[in-house]
Amino acid sequence: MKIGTQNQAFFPENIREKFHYLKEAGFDGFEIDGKLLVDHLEEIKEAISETGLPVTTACGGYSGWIGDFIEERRLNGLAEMKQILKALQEVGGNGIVVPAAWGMFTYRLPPMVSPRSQSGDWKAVSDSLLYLDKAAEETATTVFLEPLNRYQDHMINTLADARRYIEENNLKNVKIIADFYHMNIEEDGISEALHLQRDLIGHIHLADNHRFQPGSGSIDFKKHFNQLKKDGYDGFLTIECRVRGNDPEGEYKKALHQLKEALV
Ligand code: LER
Ligand code: MN
Repeated sequence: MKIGTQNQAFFPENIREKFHYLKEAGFDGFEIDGKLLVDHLEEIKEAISETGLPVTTACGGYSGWIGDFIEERRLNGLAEMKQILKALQEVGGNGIVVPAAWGMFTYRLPPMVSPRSQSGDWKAVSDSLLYLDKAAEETATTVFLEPLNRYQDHMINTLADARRYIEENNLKNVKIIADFYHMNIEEDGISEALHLQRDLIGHIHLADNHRFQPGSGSIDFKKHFNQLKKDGYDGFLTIECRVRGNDPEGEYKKALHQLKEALV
């Protein structure tokens, strides 16, 4: 298993400098914002070939959700996701991370009544995934469907929810991304869920239980990594977290070091 990262405020802004910095810090890959990738494709290709640091995945960088309540926004989002998949193909990336929606609606806070029925949710998300499944096939990439916790999304909260979309729509190029932070809230057990859904897990996001840097909270990373190893997972573990402490850069490097130790 390899360790990747999303962007952080203390990384260099300049693209070439960013890639060099990440390589030197010991990361194995970069999960990039989809819009940054599309808008700076040539510069990113050069940075990859200079450093050998791959772009593994894209996350965000599009303007509508696959499960958007607003149809125009959903369709715009899909068109942008397709562009991102094409750009990922050009840089040899694995695929795009997509939740059903992020921060659009939750049943757990007022007004607690959704503007759309659950069958309407199912249809919007399924239609989008069928479209993206084809786009992923055409670009030899993968769509990583991400369950989020109940406060961030009302449609797909567990790995089992994601499996249902994939199986019932017979999707061949859609896999599950398992995010430890969301799983810690929604699953009965992280290792248990990773094991149950092992055939469909294609990507992983790491943060601790409170979403700060791994190692600063209560998640037992070594236990869950051992489970992933037993089940033959050999994809990326990508850090997606907030960072706290007086020295964020130092804390982040410490987290990377601890994760590498937990992998041994
Ligand atoms: C949002 O909480 C999240 O986990 C991101 O990966 C959304 O795609
Ligand atoms: Mn995530």
